[in-house]
Amino acid sequence: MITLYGFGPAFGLPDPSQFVVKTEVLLKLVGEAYEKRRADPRKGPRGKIPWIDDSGRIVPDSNLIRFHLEATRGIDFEKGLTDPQKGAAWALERMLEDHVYWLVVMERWLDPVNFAKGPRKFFDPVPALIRPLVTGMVGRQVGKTLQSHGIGRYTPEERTGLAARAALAVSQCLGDKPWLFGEEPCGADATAYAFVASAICPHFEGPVRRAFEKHANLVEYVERGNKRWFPDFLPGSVTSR
Ligand SMILES: N[C@@H](CCC(=O)N[C@@H](CS)C(=O)NCC(=O)O)C(=O)O
Repeated sequence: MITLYGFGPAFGLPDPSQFVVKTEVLLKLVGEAYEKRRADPRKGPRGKIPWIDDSGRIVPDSNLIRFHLEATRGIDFEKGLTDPQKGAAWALERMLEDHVYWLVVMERWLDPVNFAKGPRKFFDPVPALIRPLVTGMVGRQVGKTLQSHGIGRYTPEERTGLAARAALAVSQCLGDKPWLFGEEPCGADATAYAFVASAICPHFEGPVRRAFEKHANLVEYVERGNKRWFPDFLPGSVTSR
C-alpha cells in the first residue's frame, strides 16, 4: 500500500500543490490504491511535498516518484509515444513545473486578495499570537525565492505575456485531442492536468488564470481530467460554475 503525503484538498482542488495532484494522477494511471495523508513539507525528506511511503520505502519528489513507479510497477508512462512526442512531453512538463508554477505562485502569494483567501489559510494552525510574524516571514521568503528564480524580476505586463505564451504552448500541443498525445492519457497528462487545473482554479483571480482560461481546449481538458480522476471536485470546476 502506498501512502501519499500532501496538503489535502483546498480551494476546490484535490490539493493546492500541483506536484501532489500530478503524483495522485500518476498513481491513478498505475491503477494502484493509495492512501493520502496531510503532511507538513518541513517533515518531508527534501523539505517539500509530495513524498510517498511505499511499504517502508520513502520516495520524495514527483519526478523521483514517477521513476520509482516505472521501475517497481513496470509501467511505461510514455507508452505509445514516438521519440519526438517523448521529447515534447518532457519539455512541456519542465515548462509547467519550472516556469508556469512560479507564475502561479506569484499570482497567489503577491496579489493581496488572492493571498488572503489562499496561502494565508496555510498559517491558520499557527498560534494566533505569532501568526502575523510567521506569515510575514514566510511571505518575505517567497518574495526572495521569486527574485532568485528570476520570475519576480519581470514587470507585471511581461509576466502576463509569458503566461499567455505558456498557455498557448500547452493549448497548441493539446489541439483537439482528448489528451496531450492521443486518445489515452500518458505521464505528461498528469503534469499538464495538475498545472492547468491549478492555473484556472476559479477560487483565484489574475492574468495567469485568464491566460489559460482563454483556451477552450484547456478548460475542456481540465473538465475531462476532473471527471476521470477527481469526480468529487466537479463543483469547483470552471465550466460547471
Ligand atoms: N520538485 C518537487 C517540487 C515540490 C514542491 O515544490 N512542493 C512545494 C509545494 S507545491 C513545497 O513543498 N513547498 C514547500 C517549501 O518549499 O518550503 C516535485 O516535483 O515534487
